Amino acid sequence: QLGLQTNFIGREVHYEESVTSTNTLALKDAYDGAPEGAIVVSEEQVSGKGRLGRSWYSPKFTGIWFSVILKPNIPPQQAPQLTLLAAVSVVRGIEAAIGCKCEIKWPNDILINGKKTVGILTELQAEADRINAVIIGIGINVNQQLEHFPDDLKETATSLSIETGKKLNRSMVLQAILKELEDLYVDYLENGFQVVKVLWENYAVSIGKQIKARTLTETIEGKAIGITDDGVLLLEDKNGTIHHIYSADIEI
Ligand code: BT5
Repeated sequence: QLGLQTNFIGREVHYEESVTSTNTLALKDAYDGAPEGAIVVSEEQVSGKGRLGRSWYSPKFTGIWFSVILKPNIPPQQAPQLTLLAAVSVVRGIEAAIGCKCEIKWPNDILINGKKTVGILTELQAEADRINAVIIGIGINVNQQLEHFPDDLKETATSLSIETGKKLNRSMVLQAILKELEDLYVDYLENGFQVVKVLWENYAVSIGKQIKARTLTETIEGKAIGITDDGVLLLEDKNGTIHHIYSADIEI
């Protein structure tokens, strides 16, 4: 049971023991008329999705695997702003719930002590130039211990429990995140992206640093100097040319 402090986000909960992916289910729920703020939560995902066809490891009972259905009246090209808004909400929620400091790596990773703890995957349901729903999928490693991770993640991933040395209450963490998400989202709809942008840049580990951005077609090296109002990463190379990075993996 969620002791919620929110007005609409998480008021309708679709809970499952096991699903392919909460994002896939949320896309269907949105199509079937689920209200804004409805969430899909599952104890396990058997084919959790990352970006670009990658997978997200989501074992039973150890993490928080969930998707939020939003229905903002914004043009589709502004949807990346909601990924950044979600990342800020998660950082603040985790900090409020357990006092743990996180950093954001553009566009969607949340790290603790340099290791990935949270991934975010935003998917759109849009027709022509109108958004029907934005699905924000969030995966948080909570109670896994290092030995639970597959070998290929042992060096790069961590969980809230590993970092705090405690077993944590998942619903308390989820509630704190939903509260931050609702507050920021309401403010965003009323006042626009600026508040999120400033908060995001403060939590971002890459801003001001030399990084490598691997896009599908090339690798660009340079200094991350900020994000645009659409959530696009700005990278200045050694010649002073500024590149707009829409989608890439970042190496710091
Ligand atoms: C992401 O993709 O980080 C987005 C992950 C989104 C997961 C949530 S869970 C709820 C909702 N439903 C879904 O089906 N998805 C969303 P990307 O940046 O592409 O990173 C994927 C990469 O992270 C993988 O290729 C692995 O290297 C690594 N990875 C996979 N599982 C991980 C885990 N549990 N913890 C840390 N790293 C992981």
